[in-house]
Amino acid sequence: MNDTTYTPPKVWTWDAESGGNFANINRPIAGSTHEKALPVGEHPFQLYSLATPNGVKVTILFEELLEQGITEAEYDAWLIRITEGDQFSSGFVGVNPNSKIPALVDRSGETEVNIFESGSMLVHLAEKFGKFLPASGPERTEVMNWLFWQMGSAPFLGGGFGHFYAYAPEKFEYPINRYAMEVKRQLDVLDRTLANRKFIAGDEYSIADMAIWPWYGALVRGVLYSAAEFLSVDEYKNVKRWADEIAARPAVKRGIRVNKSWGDEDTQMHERHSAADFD
Ligand SMILES: N[C@@H](CCC(=O)N[C@@H](CS)C(=O)NCC(=O)O)C(=O)O
Repeated sequence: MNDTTYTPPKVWTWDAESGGNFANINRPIAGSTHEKALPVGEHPFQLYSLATPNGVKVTILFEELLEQGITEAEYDAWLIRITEGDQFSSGFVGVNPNSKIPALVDRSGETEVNIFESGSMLVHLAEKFGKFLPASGPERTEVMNWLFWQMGSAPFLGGGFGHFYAYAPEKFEYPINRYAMEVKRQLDVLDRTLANRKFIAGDEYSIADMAIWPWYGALVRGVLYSAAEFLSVDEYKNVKRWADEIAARPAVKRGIRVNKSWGDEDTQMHERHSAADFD
């Protein structure tokens, strides 16, 4: 270990200049920074998001529902540029007090419903349309087990490993080592489970796959943090098989494009208001 040592002061204070990616948006207080209403389109669902792994979980589900001919799942997807602080507008905070994408408003009923946390959105939509989540019994519990597994595990991959390996302004052995070990353990959990199952919760594709794939599928397919070699992801053959199979689904191909504001121009789609936007 060669990390420089740091002695924490008695009381932590906010050093806004402390640097690093996202330093301009990170802050220790909640609430809005500016007054701005959110745009509203014509469809029953209004999604405010960005094509990060947490964002595409929900656009994949919307596209899967539409793929099945469920036109009631039509949605408008609006771009929230988190590096520019859009998540701190009064309108966004009104839907999600936690100021993180995705945020969803369900306007299909008499009363508008605000939904935050991607897992809550997946359950809300799956229950509403009776798809991708068994209504009861052990099969439903198993989907929930893996859905909640993702919610608890991915912060170690993103906020832990990804932050220190890819984003931190300086590389330190201790956190990279600690989180690489945990992420490899998580990949092994998935790999052992997928050795005996087609999908993560059993024989059926579910919202648990939609939640886990954008993080761990991207990792084993080499499109997250450029960490495939570092983490020897080829070891996880069952995860790779599952990840490639899901990547080939037409709805998934569409879902990952929605609210994408980086990369090649022809892969970007800042907003989505109808199926024609994909043409
Ligand atoms: N647990 C949340 C995580 C959401 C999240 O971390 N969103 C990130 C982008 S992937 C974000 O909006 N970050 C902006 C910020 O932290 O200010 C969920 O699953 O919805």
